[in-house]
Amino acid sequence: LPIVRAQSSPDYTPDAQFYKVEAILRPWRIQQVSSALLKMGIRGVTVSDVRGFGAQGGSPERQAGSEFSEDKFVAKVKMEIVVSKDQVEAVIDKISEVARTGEIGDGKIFLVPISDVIRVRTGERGELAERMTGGRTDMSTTTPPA
Ligand code: AKG
Repeated sequence: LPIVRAQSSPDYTPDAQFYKVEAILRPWRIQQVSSALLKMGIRGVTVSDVRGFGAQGGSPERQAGSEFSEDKFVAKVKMEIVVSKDQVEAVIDKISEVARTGEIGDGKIFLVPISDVIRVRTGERGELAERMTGGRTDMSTTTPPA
């Protein structure tokens, strides 16, 4: 399905070296989305089962006047991926392309600037901590992974 862009956001505000792409998606689309991300060299994805509702109040055919209530929550999966700035648009495009059915309930993507990344095992910070062995950086360079 084609992606319709009413507005693009090329000027990131605020500017950051890393961003978290937080996508609220249909549970049955998660496998396809994560495979597609893996194929493009993205490593490091966190998923959570969540429940929520959007503008339609959790119902694709919301009756006029019906109230938002707990029973309108719909099961979704929240997928969180932290990537460097140069990967953000590609990740957003891929998720949108694979997750989109065109029907109400496809979900949303939030972009969150990240101040720093710390790898617990080594104490590495920033670029070194964000980079994953076997990931996109290794695929695009001839330098063997450290
Ligand atoms: C919403 O509450 O805005 C929805 O999109 C409901 C439809 C759904 O998520 O299945």
